[in-house]
Amino acid sequence: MRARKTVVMVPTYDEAQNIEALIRELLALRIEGLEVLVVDDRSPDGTAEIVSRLAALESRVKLLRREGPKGRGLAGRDGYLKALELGAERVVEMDADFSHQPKHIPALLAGLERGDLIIGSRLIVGGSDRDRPLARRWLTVAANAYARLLLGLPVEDTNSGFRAFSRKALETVSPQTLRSAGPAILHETLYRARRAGLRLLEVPIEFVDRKKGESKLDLRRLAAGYLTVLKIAIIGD
Ligand SMILES: Nc1nc2c(ncn2[C@@H]2O[C@H](COP(=O)(O)OP(=O)(O)OP(=O)(O)O)[C@@H](O)[C@H]2O)c(=O)[nH]1
Ligand SMILES: [Mg+2]
Repeated sequence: MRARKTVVMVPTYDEAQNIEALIRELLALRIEGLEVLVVDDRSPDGTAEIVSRLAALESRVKLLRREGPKGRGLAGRDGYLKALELGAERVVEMDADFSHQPKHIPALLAGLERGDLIIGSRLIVGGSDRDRPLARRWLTVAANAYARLLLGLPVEDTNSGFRAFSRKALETVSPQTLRSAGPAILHETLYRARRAGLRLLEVPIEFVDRKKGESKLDLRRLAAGYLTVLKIAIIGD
């Protein structure tokens, strides 16, 4: 019998200092049918070249090089579509900067026995976010309250980009029609999943601050994200 395929999708922009170590940790997890899909937006620091070298040595590593406009949301949409095309039965998405630790993936996947979209959560009992400066943590709490209230999401950590989807859940959110160019894709998918009656479930994770490379979240992207959430709340998805 062929193993169920699990694709771990990692969007990257300038993650040359993290990506090889992350891929090695992911491949070392004992998860049946695991593949790693890196979705890169022409990172100037050579992230894609590192992944391409690894992919030539290891068939479980895949690289999607994006052309056209860049963005965490656009990369996420293309990554979801590619994961489905690869035949994934389960799709995990995570950041490349080790804020999302591979050791939590088994718990996310185990959650798929009980739910359709499993969220790695800093904000439920057992989860934590102790490593980042207080101001960043407050921002996360405020952004979460905003998205939760506006979109009526029954989820504490709506901003978490560490999640697992069943194939059915991912097909249900229709990735090809997702509209967010930036990180608000996280809210857009939750909103659609919720409206479609999918079971959303949170499992606790320990979130750690990035140690290498630079954050891409700046004020402009943050503001654009808030605006997108507002748009979804007003006009739907
Ligand atoms: N393909 C692609 N990936 C992106 C883009 N922007 C961010 N990413 C990736 O998305 C993930 C999250 O980005 P981060 O910069 O860590 O943002 P963040 O976690 O909200 O901010 P920090 O907590 O400061 O790290 C990382 O893996 C990034 O490399 C983009 O425009 N295109
Ligand atoms: Mg990060």
